[in-house]
Amino acid sequence: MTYQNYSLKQLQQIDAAHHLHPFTDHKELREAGSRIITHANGPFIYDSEGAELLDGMAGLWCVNIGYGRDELAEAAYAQMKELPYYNSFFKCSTPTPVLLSKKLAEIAPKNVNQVFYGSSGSEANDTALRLVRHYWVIEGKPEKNRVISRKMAYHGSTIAGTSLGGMDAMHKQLNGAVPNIVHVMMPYAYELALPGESDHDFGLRAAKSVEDAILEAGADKVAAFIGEPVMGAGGVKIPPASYWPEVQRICRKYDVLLMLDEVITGYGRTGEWFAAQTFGIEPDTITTAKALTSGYQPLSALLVGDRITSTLVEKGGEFHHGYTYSGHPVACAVALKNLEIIEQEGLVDRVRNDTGPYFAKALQERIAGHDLVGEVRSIGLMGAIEIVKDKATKERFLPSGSAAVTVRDHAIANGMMLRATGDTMILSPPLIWTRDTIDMACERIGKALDLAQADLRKR
Ligand code: PXG
Repeated sequence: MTYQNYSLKQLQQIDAAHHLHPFTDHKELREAGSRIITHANGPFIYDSEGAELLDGMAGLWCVNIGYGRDELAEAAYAQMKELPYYNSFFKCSTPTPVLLSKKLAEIAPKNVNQVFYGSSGSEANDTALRLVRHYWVIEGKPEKNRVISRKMAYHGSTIAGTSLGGMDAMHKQLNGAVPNIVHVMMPYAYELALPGESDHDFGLRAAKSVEDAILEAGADKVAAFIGEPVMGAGGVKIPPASYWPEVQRICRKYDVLLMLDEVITGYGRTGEWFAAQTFGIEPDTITTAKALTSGYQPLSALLVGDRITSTLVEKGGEFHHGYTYSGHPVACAVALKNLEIIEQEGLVDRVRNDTGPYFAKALQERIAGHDLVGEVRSIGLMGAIEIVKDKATKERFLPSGSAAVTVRDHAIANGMMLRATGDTMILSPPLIWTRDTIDMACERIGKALDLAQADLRKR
């Protein structure tokens, strides 16, 4: 029986009875009923009631080539018929992860040439954490096992992902984090820059917090620093240009590995294949997932730099780590086709030279001036809108987070899907957006802001 035989109400009831959703207050969802998305095409998603929504989030930061790409379905179908599964353990391989690894080495920063596969960003970060700690053990420095991360970071939802991340609400529910992970300040100038402090100076100060944490622990105790090049789930926090080169300089100075989490920023979002290239840095690991397959299949790739792999290969022996689905042939076939499409359609260049700059200008000219908006910022096709009560003082509406939810709800009612995190609206659209799609989004967001303003000022 297909879902079309069920009414929305029935689907919602069954959903409530049997389906535990991620990051959800289950009681609240049972009362409200879930929104059921049934199909999608290009930049649009459709719910079971036929409502069309422009998807400002590319699913969940992943559908970079948009929906309804037959080529990916055909790649999966062909691979499933030929070889649906075989593992990469016990000296075996299958063709598609081999070819995908070659492709990833071509597009990654030049010091990064090897790939370890998983099925999710969280898994890839688990791998990354195990790998860097293992690296220092092989190098004869087992005490170098501390990892520095940042407050509000998101690195996934497994125990290692949550521990690496800096979300308080998640840590509170951990009841025992992975030890030896510390969190320093985030490079978020809008709230954390001092009065009169330039962006450049703020970036250096935020990087200095990494150095302070290294010195506090002792460099001989610190394995690595991990960060999202642009914090995603934490609110599209774009660091000043001075930040990443300085963090890299500090890591090199103290012989600390540099781990980038590009689960969101990878595969074109910032106008280069990887944000490492946008910011001009050469990390030792790059965690990627999501847009690697444009979300059409679950797949993650931990890209590993030469420094780590040469030690691992030459001195490591067996690394006791791997997943049933490491290098899944179908997921890798879909990833190969996805990267081919991104390349053929020139989507990365388009973000860098056309839609990215147009998106930035559109947000500045059409959204930033709104009374509810404290700041807009963007990089490539990734943007944020800060919702405030008072533009000048940056005062927020209370209770905190409620205003952005009001904006979001009006946006959805007006055909625009976007996300609210804290008091920040987030946009991360498919890279197939054109100038026209950006215009459409701005118009819908502008309307949502007007409607929200009427509600919020009444309160
Ligand atoms: N790292 C980063 C930077 C992420 O954004 C993960 C790791 C974990 O990936 P998996 O595939 O295990 O989910 C993510 C995931 C949100 C939201 O609300 C963001 C993510 C996941 C779920 C919700 O913005 N990012």
